[in-house]
Amino acid sequence: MNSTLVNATPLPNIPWEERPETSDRVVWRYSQNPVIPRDLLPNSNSIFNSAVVPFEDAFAGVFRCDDRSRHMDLYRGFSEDGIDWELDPEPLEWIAQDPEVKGVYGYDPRVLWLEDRYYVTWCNGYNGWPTIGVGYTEDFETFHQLENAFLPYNRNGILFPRKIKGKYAMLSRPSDRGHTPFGDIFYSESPDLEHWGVHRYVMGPDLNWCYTKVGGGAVPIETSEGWLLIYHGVLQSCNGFVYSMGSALLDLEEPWKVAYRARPYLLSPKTMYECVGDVPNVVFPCAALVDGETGRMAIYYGAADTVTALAFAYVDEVVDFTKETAV
Ligand code: BMA
Repeated sequence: MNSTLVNATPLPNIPWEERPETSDRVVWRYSQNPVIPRDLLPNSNSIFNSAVVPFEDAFAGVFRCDDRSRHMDLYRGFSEDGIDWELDPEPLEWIAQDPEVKGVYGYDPRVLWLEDRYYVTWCNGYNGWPTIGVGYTEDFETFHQLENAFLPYNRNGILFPRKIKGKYAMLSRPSDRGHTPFGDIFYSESPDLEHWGVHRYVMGPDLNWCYTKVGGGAVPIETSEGWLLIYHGVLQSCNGFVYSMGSALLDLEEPWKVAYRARPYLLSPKTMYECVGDVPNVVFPCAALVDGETGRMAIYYGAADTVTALAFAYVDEVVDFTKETAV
C-alpha cells in the first residue's frame, strides 16, 4: 500500500511489469521496449518525447512525431492498455484564440488533467523561435490554443496539476535558439494561464551527470514529502550530449525550494534503443502515470530522439531514494 501519494486517484489499469529479479534499481525498463516504434505512422521518421494521461477508462496522449521531411509536430493517440498505441496520422489542428500564436513547429508535449480539462504544454515554434505553447482539450478531438506562456526562448514547460496558493504554476527552462548549452529550471505563476510572472529559480545543472543543463520532465507528482519531479539532465562528453533522468522533491507550497535532490541519476542511456538512434544517448522523460492505490508509476520517455519507451517504479521508492541520496 502506498503511503506518500497525495490527491492521487486509483489507476488499476496502469501499464505494469514487476522489477526483474536481476535489478536492484528504483526505476526499471519495460522488457518489451520500445512501446512506440519510429515508423508507427506511415510518414514518421521518429516518435519520441511524448506524453500520456488516463482517458475514459483507457489512455490518450499527445505525441511528438518528426515526419520524413523532418517537420516536428504534435499528434494525438489512444491506447487501451498504455502499451499498444494507435496514433492519428494527421497532426493536431489547434484552434487558436489568436492565430498569431500558432507555431511553425511543435515538439516535446506534456499533458495533464487540471481542474476540468486536459491541458497540453509544448515547445511551440512561435515565429520559428522555441517558446512554451499552452492549450487544452476536453475530448482529444478539439484542441484549443491559448497564449504562449513566455517570451522565446524557452522549453520544457510543465504545469502543476493543481493551483498553488491560488495560482496556476509552471516550471520552464529558458534557453536559446539552438541546442542550448545551458539551462536551469524556473518556476512561474499565473492567475489565468495567460499572464505569467513571479519567476523563481528552482535548480540548475550542478550534478556530475547533468552539469550542462536540466529541464523538467513529467508533471510533478504530489506526495507528503513534496512535489516529486522527474526531470532530465545533460552532461557534455567528448562525443556530445548525454541525457539522463533524475528526481527531486520540491516544497509543496513554495515549489521553487528544492527539499531533496538525488545525487545519482534514476536512468541513463544504456540499452541499444537509448544509445543508438537519430540522437544517441538520450533518455527524455515527458510523462508519468501513477496508480493512487499501489503507488505504481509508469514513466514514458523518449529514447535516442527516435522511439518512445516505458519504465516502471514505485513512487515511495523514488521518494525514499531521492531523500536517501540527496545532495
Ligand atoms: C533537446 C530537445 C529535445 C531532444 C534533446 C536531445 O534540445 O530538442 O527534443 O530530445 O535535445 O536531442
